[in-house]
Amino acid sequence: MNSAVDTDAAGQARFDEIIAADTRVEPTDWMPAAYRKTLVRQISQHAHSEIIGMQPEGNWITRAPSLKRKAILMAKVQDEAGHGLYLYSAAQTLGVDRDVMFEQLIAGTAKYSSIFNYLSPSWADMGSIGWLVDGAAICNQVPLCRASYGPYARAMVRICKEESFHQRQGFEILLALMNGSDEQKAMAQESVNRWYAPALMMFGPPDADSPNSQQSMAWNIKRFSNDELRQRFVDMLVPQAEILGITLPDPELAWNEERGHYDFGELDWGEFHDVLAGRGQANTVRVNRRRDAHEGGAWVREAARAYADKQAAARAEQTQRIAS
Ligand code: FAQ
Repeated sequence: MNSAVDTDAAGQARFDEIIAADTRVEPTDWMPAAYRKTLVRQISQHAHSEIIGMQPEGNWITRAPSLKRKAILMAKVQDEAGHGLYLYSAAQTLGVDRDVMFEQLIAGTAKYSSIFNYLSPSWADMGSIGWLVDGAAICNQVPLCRASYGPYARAMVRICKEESFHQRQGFEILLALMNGSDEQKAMAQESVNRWYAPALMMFGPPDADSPNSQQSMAWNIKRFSNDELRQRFVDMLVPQAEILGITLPDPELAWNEERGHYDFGELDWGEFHDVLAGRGQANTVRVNRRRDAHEGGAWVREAARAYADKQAAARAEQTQRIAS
């Protein structure tokens, strides 16, 4: 019998045991090719989202209304960069090269979250991004702390801690505006009107149109379906919106006693698919900006490589001197 087949059969049995026992798959464990591929897809898309996700907020760093707001915003954007780096590292443990992932992103062939293709023309958008976008990200990502792939789950634990701070700072920006002048209140409401539905779409297509969910749930990567998480998010938002005094822009939003959840209106999935197809407000701007940043940073990568080579040469010389 072919030993590769043997190993695959033993590996598959061990993998099945890990999944059934709900413990972690580690990089050195055998795993089915489709499981590896799904993880590379999801983790790289997630990493790209964090990196592209710096742009809508980066847009406001130079124009933040106070030094304190500027410092907080800079720290948040820096956190997103860090999240991207943990996630690229997690994807690398699956055998995919970081340069390949970067190339796919700047070539425009990689997916990243639809939400980052919306523009952020007002300061209140910094509040909406924190409250709604980070809020949706937390709802989606807390269950990923229990994802079956160890490096991804562990990266998510730290990311979620930071995202929950991000969500609160967004809420606080909106609260400050809602306690301000009529113009500030109107600015906050106008911003939430634009971000609410796109934030709900972050959870992905409805379950009936989600080709990956079933298998990802069977592998304990995803713990809840897209619709379950979207519902959880809406249920979480309504009382927070009441505290803010903000109206969520959905006339069908209503408590359903029987279900014990809020009902909400149908989302415009045509818009979602348009954004995914590259026809969002900012798809081209986002990818071009990332490409420029990548090319502009080439000298830093070259310098780091030259430094590493120099250090390695010095170490080799020292080893040779000790040996002779
Ligand atoms: N945008 O079968 P499903 C953040 C694609 S991080 C674009 O349901 P799946 C932090 C999907 O990839 C936000 N594409 O897919 C932050 C698939 O395409 P493919 C990112 C989407 O994977 C805050 C196809 O549609 N978070 O915000 C979207 O089972 C503030 C069919 O969909 C993550 O990535 C979408 N919204 O479920 C940063 C979390 N939804 O690959 C800066 C991890 C779906 O087959 C500022 N990811 N698609 O060609 C996940 O949990 C899952 O991948 C889902 C999608 C739930 C996003």
